[in-house]
Amino acid sequence: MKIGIVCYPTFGGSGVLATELGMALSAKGHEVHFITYNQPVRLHFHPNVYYHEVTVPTYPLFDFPPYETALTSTMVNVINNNNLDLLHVHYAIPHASAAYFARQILKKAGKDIPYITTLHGTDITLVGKDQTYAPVVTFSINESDAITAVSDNLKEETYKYFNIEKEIIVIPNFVDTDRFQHSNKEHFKKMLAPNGERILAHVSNFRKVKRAEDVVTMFAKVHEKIPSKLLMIGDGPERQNIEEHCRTLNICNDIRFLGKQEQVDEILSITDLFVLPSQYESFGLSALEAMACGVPVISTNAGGLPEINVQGITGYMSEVGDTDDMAEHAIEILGNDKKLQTFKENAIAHAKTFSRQRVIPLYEQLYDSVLASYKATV
Ligand code: GMT
Repeated sequence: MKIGIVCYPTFGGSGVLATELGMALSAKGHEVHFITYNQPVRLHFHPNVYYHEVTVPTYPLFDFPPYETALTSTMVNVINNNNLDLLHVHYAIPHASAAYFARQILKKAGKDIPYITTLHGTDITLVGKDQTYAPVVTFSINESDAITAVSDNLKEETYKYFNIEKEIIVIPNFVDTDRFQHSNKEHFKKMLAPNGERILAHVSNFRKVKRAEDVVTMFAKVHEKIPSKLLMIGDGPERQNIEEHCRTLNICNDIRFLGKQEQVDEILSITDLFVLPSQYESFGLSALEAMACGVPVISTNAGGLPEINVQGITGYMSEVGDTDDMAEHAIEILGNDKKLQTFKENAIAHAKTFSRQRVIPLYEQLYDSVLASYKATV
């Protein structure tokens, strides 16, 4: 099959998932064409993978260069030049409406191609439902030949906020367990925790919805009882405030801000506990990747997190903002070697239920059924 994938090429979960999906499909023999404004961060060379950059020419008249127009035109050109079978767009805004428009342009020229939209989270729960975007988002989701959501919770949220007339199919996010697994990085651990301190980690884009300041607050409480270090991975708008919070709590010496990291699996391999105190998380791919590396998770119970973090088994969940509860659970896990080991093993076992091998066939089946019904109707 020849598949076009449209996504954000950044460290965000939707782009990461789309890139991992494209690479997994290419390894199974499909020809995959990424259409993005930058090379996706996790994209590696593979003979079946093609990358088409969307460039947006500037012009003095444009206060806002028309990215969606450039994206649509690139989609049309890539589909025509490479004879693609279908388009799979990740994150509704503006990818679903661009896909709809591209499909209409191609139809006029006698070529019909279906598009599938995968909803990831903030495209629905935060940005998409804003009235500035909602009519276009609703329309272009409804026009999709298939709609998928990454969790049951996101499916429910989508039906709650948008007038969706079609079935939303849940295909959960997956993790590449060949890459995301525990590897021995003791030398690295010794550098960051020379006295055998426990290591806690948080990975995010430091947006408000992540509540990364709660990581620092709960860490300060854990740190009082257990010798420990905190690794903050990623970057984003809240980072300065969070660093300031570390200074206020006088705990900077035991917190390292590592910035955006490509080799996150290596860092997770030296981590004892992953902390994700988000206000909302449609799924929490970063937590799943941590679990696959044998790291238990302290998270909130928001959104789709209960679908991946099993209370008292792979970690614990607390109410949003309840840093006392988070710290209590963290101390319980980190304060007992045997318990920590059990949680680590449970995390690995549960992450395997979201393995690439289990989830990719669900997308392939969907592609087959969309193409079959599309051919039957055109
Ligand atoms: O979490 C983010 O800020 C990034 C965002 C994205 O769209 O790139 O992530 C969303 O999609 C991920 C992949 O499906 C999910 O694992 C995240 O939970 C989801 N984020 C939110 O819902 C806040």
